[in-house]
Amino acid sequence: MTTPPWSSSSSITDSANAGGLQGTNQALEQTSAKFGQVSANKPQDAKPRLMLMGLRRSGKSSIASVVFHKMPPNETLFLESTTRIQKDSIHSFMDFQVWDFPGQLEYLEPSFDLENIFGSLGALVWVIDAQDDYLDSVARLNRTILTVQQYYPNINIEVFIHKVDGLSEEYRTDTFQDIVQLISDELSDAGYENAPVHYYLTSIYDYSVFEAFSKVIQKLIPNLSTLENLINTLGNNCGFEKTYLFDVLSKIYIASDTRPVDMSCYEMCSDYIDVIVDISELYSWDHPDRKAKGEQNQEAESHVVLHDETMIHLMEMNKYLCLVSVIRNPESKDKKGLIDMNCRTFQEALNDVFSRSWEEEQAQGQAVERIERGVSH
Ligand SMILES: Nc1nc2c(ncn2[C@@H]2O[C@H](COP(=O)(O)OP(=O)(O)OP(=O)(O)O)[C@@H](O)[C@H]2O)c(=O)[nH]1
Ligand SMILES: [Mg+2]
Repeated sequence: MTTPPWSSSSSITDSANAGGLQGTNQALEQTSAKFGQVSANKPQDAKPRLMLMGLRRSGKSSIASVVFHKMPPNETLFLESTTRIQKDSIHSFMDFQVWDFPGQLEYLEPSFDLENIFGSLGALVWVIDAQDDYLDSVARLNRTILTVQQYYPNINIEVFIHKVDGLSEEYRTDTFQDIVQLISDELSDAGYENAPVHYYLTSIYDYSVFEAFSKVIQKLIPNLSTLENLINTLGNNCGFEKTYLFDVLSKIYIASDTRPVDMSCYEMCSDYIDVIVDISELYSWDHPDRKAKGEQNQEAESHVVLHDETMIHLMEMNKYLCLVSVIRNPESKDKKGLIDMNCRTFQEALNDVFSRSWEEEQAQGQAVERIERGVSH
């Protein structure tokens, strides 16, 4: 294994992280316009925004801290109530912002500039504390949806039914169904049928919040279906049981094969990234007495065979992304060389997909520039 330039201590908001996939940023701005209709006077560099909203103490800041700042879940007990909107810029395989709202903020008051808040939205994540009485939260969410959808009908609403770690399996399902029913009934009573609302059961004490955030982010990624097709082809050719393309720092997966979600596979893959990052941190610095024995790969590659013969295979794709696969088929495991070669081919295709969307965006940018120049003349 060679030494990857990853480091769990490197800041996810470090703006110096300018990798080869920068083109995705521009492509994503284009996508963001789809979600909220960005008005002509919006700044061109508006990044997709994920807005964490909900009542006080519902867990918004905890989610942002655990997912994007690696805060251990127990430490969220000491988080103070948020008093002003916390805007976090995430510079990773794509640039986006996470806005953490104070629960008590009255953003639906006429004095608030809704255009400013929802203008370049990527997703509205509404957090409901499932351990508390949720009727107030549901009523407020419905008011928000009805107000916002008048201006931004394509808005994506993601509801996190949160803190489910404290609920029994049965109570969890009942709560889920009750909340879904309450929201959809009230919206259809108000004449808003088939609202684009998606629901997730989440907790910061397990992987569910990462899984939910992965789904939310995936909706902002241009070419997601192309990525999924590529991963499916790779998985079929190599006999992979499940494959994830991870953002290393947040451990959100930005794409996977389209086989059913398997939480145990996700957990294994996610934990394996931690192992590799830890080992890299221990051994990646330039030791004066340590010399490379031969030529080294630029990207990290590693695999491990577990006690039940399951193999986990990891390959770094670029500065931000790595591909992690679970292999249970014994025949596949014997062909490690072929697996590596196929993953390298996938890596080339992946970088091609990202750079192509960048080129398209550049061409589009130039066209817009020409039109603007024409208009201003
Ligand atoms: N059991 C459990 N507790 C959680 C979970 N997520 C957050 N909490 C706890 O909920 C409390 C409130 O969390 P915050 O993240 O501060 O809530 P908030 O929504 O940001 O609150 P405001 O800033 O006041 O709007 C903290 O004590 C967290 O530890 C969870 O998944 N499960
Ligand atoms: Mg908060």
